[in-house]
Amino acid sequence: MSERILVTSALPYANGPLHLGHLAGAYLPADLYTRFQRLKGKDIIHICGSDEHGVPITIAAEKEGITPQEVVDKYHAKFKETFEQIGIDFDYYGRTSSPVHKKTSQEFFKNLHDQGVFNKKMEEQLYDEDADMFLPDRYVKGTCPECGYGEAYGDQCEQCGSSLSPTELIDPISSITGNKPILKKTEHWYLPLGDFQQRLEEWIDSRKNWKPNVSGQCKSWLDSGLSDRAVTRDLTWGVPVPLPDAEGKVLYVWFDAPIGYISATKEWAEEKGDPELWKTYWQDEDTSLVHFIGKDNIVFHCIMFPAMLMQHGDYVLPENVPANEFLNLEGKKLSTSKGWAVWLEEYIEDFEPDLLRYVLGTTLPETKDSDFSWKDFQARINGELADILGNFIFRTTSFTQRFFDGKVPALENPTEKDLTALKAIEEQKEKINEAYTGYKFREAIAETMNLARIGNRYFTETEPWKSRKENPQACANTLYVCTQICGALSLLFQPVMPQKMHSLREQLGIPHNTTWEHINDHLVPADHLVADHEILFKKIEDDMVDREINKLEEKAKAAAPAADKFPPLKDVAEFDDFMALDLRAGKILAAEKVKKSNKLIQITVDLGFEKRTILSGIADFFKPDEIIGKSVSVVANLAPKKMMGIESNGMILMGEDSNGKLHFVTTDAEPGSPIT
Ligand code: B3M
Ligand code: ZN
Repeated sequence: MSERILVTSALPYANGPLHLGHLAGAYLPADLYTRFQRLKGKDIIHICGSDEHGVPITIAAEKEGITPQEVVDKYHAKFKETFEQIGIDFDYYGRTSSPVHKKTSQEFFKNLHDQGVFNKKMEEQLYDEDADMFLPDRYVKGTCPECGYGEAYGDQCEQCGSSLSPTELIDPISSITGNKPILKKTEHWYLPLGDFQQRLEEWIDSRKNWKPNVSGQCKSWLDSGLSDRAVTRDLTWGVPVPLPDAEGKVLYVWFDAPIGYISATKEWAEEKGDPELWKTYWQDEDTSLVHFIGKDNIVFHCIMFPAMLMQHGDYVLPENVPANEFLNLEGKKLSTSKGWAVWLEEYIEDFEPDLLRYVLGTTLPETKDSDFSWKDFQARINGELADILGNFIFRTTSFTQRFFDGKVPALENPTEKDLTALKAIEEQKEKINEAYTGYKFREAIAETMNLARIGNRYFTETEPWKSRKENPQACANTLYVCTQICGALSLLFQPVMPQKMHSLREQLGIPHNTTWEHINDHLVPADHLVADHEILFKKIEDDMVDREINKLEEKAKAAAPAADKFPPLKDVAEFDDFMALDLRAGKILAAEKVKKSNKLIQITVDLGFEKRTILSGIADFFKPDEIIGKSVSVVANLAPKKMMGIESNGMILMGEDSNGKLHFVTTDAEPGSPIT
C-alpha cells in the first residue's frame, strides 16, 4: 500500500433517498477507511458523487411526474446534506450531470473509439411503437424463462435472481404503454470484453489480498467467458455519444458512471486551485486506487471499468475493491419499493449519527449478508457504548474530578499490573491497525472496544476507591493509567465516532491534530486538567426502539397498496346467476395424492346425503393426511370434469391470500346443509 491513496465509493443513483443499506454497503466502510488512513498521516482523498444518468432516473421522473433534471437536482441536494449529517466526509462530492463529467466521459469514449476498440453492430431490440422508443431493459416486463415468474424485468428476474436480456422474456410488455413491443433493428457500439479476458484474468490473479467474495465473483464471470457489451443506448437522458453518426444515442450509464470518479477528482483539483493535481491520483503508479461498493456492482468495477482503463492506458488500475454483501433489516431483505427500509434522513431526526456508525460498523456485511435490527441497535448502545466505553470514561474522569481536583495524577513506582494495562494500548493499537489495513472493519471496531474492556477490568481489579485511603500512590497510578487508555480510545475510536471522540478529546485536552503515531501510553500527561463533562452515551429506552419498529411496519403497510395485494373485482353477477349455484357443507372423509400430478389431491367428501369424489389442486399447500376431517364448503352442482383420468364431481371453495397461500372456507353447518 503506497503513501497516496484514492478512495472512491459507489455513486448513488439520484432517484430516491438513502437508507441503511447504502451506508453499510459502501459509504461507512469507505469513510472508516479514509479516516483511519488520514489519522495515520497518509495522503488520501475520498471521492464520490451522484449518479444522475440511466434508466433509474427516468423511471423516478415518470413516477414523480417531474423531469429527470428535477429528480437529480432534488436528490443530489438531499444526498449531500444526508452524507454530511451522518459524518461521511468526502473530499469531493460531484455529480454526473456536470459539464466536466460530460467532457471527461465523451473524451474517454472518443479515445477508445479512435483506438478502434469498439465493435459497431446492428441488432434487434424491443421497441414500443406507441411510445416511439426502444425499450431499456428495465422498461420491459414479462414472464421469466427460468422460473415462470410473471413480473420479471428485462435485465433480471427478482424472483429467482437470473440475469436476463429483454428478448428472453416470455410475453414481454412495455411498462410505458402496456403494449406488446416489436423487434426493431438498432445500431450500437460494443466493448468486446472477450478481448480483455486474458489480461483481466492475469490482473485479477495478481491481486492477492482481495476479499474472497469479490475474487470469487470475478472468477465466475471470467470462467463463463466474457462477451461484447453495448456501451451506448437509444435514450434522450444521458451523455450524448460524441460521434457524428450517433444521433439520439447516449453513453450507457455504466460506461459514464465510473468515469464520474475521474471527473469528480478533476473538479476537486480545480476547487483546490491546482487543476493538474487530479493526475497524481489517477495516473501516478504510486497511487493505490480503492473502490468501495456493494456486491451488485462488482462486475462493473472489477471487469468492465478496469478493461476501459487498461485500454485507455493512462490510468492506474484499482488496487482493491473491498465490496460488501447486503444488509438485511429485521431479518428481511431491504426493499425500497416495499417500504422496508430505514431512511437516513429519518434516522437523523431521532438519534445521533455516531450511534448508527458504531452499530452498523459492528455489523457490516463484510463477508456475508448481515442484519440490522432495532433491538440489536439498542442492545449494542446500552451494553457496549454506555456500559463499557461510556462507563469506563465516566468512572475515570469523575474519579479524577472528585479526588484529584481534575488533575491527572503522576505515575510513580508502577506495579506489573499498571504496566500491563499501559502496554495493552500498544498491543490493541497494532491489532486495530492490522484489521483496518485488511479492510476488516468489524474486527477493528471490536478490538477498539476491547481496549475499553481491558480498562474497565483494570479499574475494577485495582479498586481505586479502596487504595485512595490505603495506598494513595496506587490510586494515583490507577487513574493515570486509565486516563491514558481513555486518551488512546479518543483517537482509536475516531474513525467510527468522529463527533463523540471530538468531545472526548476536548474533555481530556488532547489536541485534535494528534495522529496515529502519537497514540501511546502518555497522551495525557500528569497535571493535565480533565474537564467536567456530561455523559457521552445515554441509554436507549425500550419505547424509543419500539417506536422505530412500529414506524417501519407502518411504512411497509402503506407501501403495499391494496390494489396490488388483491386481484381486481370481476364484473357484476346477476342474482339469478348466483342462485344457480348449489353450495353445500361437506366433510372430508379421505384424501390422497393423485399419482403423476404435482398439484392434485383426490378427496372424498361426505355431503350428508351422498359421498363425492372431488379433485382439488391444493397439493402445494396441504398434505392429504392433514385435511381429513375438515368441514368445507362445496359447489355441489358443478358439471363433472375429468382430470388425470379421474372424474371430479364438484369443487371445494378456497380462499387465496395475498401471498398466494390457500385456506379452506370452513363451515359449522352439518354435511349436506345448503350454504346460502
Ligand atoms: N449508481 C449503482 C448503485 O447505486 C450505481 C453505482 C455507480 S458506481 C460508478 O447501486
Ligand atoms: Zn425467474
